[in-house]
Amino acid sequence: PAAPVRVASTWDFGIAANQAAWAILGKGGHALDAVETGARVPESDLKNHSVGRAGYPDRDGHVTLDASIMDADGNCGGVAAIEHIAHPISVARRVMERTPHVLLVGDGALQFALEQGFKKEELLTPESEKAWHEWLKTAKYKPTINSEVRDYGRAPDKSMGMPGGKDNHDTIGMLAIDAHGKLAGACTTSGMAWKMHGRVGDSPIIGAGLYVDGEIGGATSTGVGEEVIRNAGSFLVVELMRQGRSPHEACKEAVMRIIRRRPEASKTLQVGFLAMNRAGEVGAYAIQRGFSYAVCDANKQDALIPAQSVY
Ligand code: SD4
Repeated sequence: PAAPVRVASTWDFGIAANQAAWAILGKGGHALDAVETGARVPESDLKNHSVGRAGYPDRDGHVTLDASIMDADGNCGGVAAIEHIAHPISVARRVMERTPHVLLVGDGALQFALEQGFKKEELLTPESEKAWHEWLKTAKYKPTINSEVRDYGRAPDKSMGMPGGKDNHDTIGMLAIDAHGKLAGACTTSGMAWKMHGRVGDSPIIGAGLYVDGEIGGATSTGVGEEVIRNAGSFLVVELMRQGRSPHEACKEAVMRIIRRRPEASKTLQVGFLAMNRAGEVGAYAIQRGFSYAVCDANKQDALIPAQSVY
């Protein structure tokens, strides 16, 4: 049987992103167009301080963005630590389609974006600047477990860096399968708030924050990127699916790998994986409570599912 047309995204802001993707998928459009269009939604959202415009800056006050995109045939592109461009996911796609390269960083990524006609903008909003000034008072760096505290069940701990609150979210990772049975994925983020200038997370790294293999499925991640890179997280999830695991089981095993490698550190940090296989089945797993993912298909347009977790 043909796989259902479906899109899945990390966190609750994935619902709105999925709807934008569905406008393309539902009409028989391509998964690659769908994930790019969907990822642009949180990139534009001024209430969202962890993706795109209005993202929280690094410790020096620069908003630096990471993004990647990949299709079923191994075509992929990314930008890392790019500044002043509101839609890094679209620059990542241009890197994939219009350069012989896979990853452009920093000034070079900006230069390429400007050559491609993207507009140079100030992405630091007054609200994010204010939060940065607050952080500077103590300047302690410890990533929060989930910047979205809604169902984490604990008051946000200010000493952990990022102020909590309903309007804060994390990286968006998105996976889709279209009417032609083709998979694609996208991932975009402003990275960890108050990171060192020049720090790059997992999101723009193919195999870490995103991986797609048209024969098997795709995976994407959110949380502390260092732990995901260390374990080639999204590649690992896809390889586990190749060995016969379901998306859920594969995400769980990748989470367990992270914990086994650094058991103490893992108790206080979050990593979540989301995966979709070639049959369109979706699964997810996280270290900590509070990770959720949104799924959209012809039957259900706005399902938000809490991921299972270890703790
Ligand atoms: C990073 N994985 O830059 C991203 C950030 C994130 O929840 O997902 N935060 O490490």
